[in-house]
Amino acid sequence: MPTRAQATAVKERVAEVEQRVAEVERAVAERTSPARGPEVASRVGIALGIAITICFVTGLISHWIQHPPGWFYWPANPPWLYRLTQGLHVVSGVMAIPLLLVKLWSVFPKLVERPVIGSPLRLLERGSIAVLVGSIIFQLVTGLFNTAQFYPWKFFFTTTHYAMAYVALGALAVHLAVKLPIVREALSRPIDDAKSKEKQGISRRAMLSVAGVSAAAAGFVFAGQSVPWLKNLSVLAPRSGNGPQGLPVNRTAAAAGVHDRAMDPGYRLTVSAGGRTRAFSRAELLALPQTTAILPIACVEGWSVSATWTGVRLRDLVAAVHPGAGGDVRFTSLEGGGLYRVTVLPQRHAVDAQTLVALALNGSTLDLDHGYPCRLITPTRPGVLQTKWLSEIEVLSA
Ligand SMILES: Nc1nc2c(c(=O)[nH]1)N[C@H]1C(S)=C(S)[C@@H](COP(=O)(O)O)O[C@H]1N2
Ligand SMILES: [Mo]
Repeated sequence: MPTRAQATAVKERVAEVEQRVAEVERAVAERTSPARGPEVASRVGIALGIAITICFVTGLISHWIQHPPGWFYWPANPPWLYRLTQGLHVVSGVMAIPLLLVKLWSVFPKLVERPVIGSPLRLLERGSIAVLVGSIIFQLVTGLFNTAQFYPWKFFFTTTHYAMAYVALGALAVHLAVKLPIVREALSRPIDDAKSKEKQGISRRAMLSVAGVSAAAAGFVFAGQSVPWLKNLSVLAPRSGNGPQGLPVNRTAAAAGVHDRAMDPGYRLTVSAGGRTRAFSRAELLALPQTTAILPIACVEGWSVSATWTGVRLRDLVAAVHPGAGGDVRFTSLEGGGLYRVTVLPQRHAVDAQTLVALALNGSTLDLDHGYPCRLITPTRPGVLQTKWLSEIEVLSA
């Protein structure tokens, strides 16, 4: 049995320790940067929310063009439209990365607060934040890897990136709804209050500048992939190298294994429409009226480049086989397999005057890596659908 004196000594000791803990906590709080807190978190959070929303919407557009639901309408004009939406997708995604880092930094003390789990309500809150942060990091990292054409997950990227986008946006909506009162309150206060000035560490204003400048710099670097006059400035923008004829190449003829079939003198492009079929040699295609159009190739990975394409209008080619035939058009490549061997072009794009079966690029014969003997080139469609090394064109009955 402990004596009364022993019990008193223990109590005194406990009180001492408690006082010491309180002192340390106060010191830590003083030394915690004033930028760690709702004032910075909510402002950076709003910028992050805007970037993520732009990224989500433009990503959905890209997905719908490639897997169109029945109701989906995507215009054939202006030709640069997809270049703009996909450029925004990549730039907003890249800008979100530094914003997310600053945001996580600003709430970090909260993230590691104890108890880690606690009440069911707290469990729910923590769980939703884990889903939010996890899904957004997943989206930004896989997207960034994709812009670098680094696909350690080749077959799952698009579907996973698409599915996870809903998870991220859903978690973001829940998070915003839950935090709205805190956000409102934090925004109503001036950034620098008297109390914040007493604290040590980076100021709130400085941290907001860090977030803004780093997001702008990141966006700038990647915008160079799509905005021509920025290209020379943005040294870091990943590109598919500079391919022949001043255009990047994602998949070369060698990689696609089409060299022999493409160079075969017996090559014919088969065109079928309204029950008739005709085979065209390259010389026969060149003998048809030629049209030139300046159109961009805008790759889903973010890079885009404008070029001068010359060839036969698709609608003229179809009319040469069967005048008046209309409908969606299916294109098949000489490529033996792969994800991009076949594409279906909606009628709206098929009849556009700028949709070409291209035979020349920037004034000279189409390079083998760009799709020789001929390729599809059509406005407002992702690069991935601009099928190279065409072997067959079929007008599907409307
Ligand atoms: N047959 C075939 N066509 C294809 C591809 C492919 O892999 N196979 N890649 C596409 C992609 S992803 C892009 S961005 C463009 C690039 O065209 P370029 O190599 O002429 O720049 O071609 C598209 N056409
Ligand atoms: Mo692409």
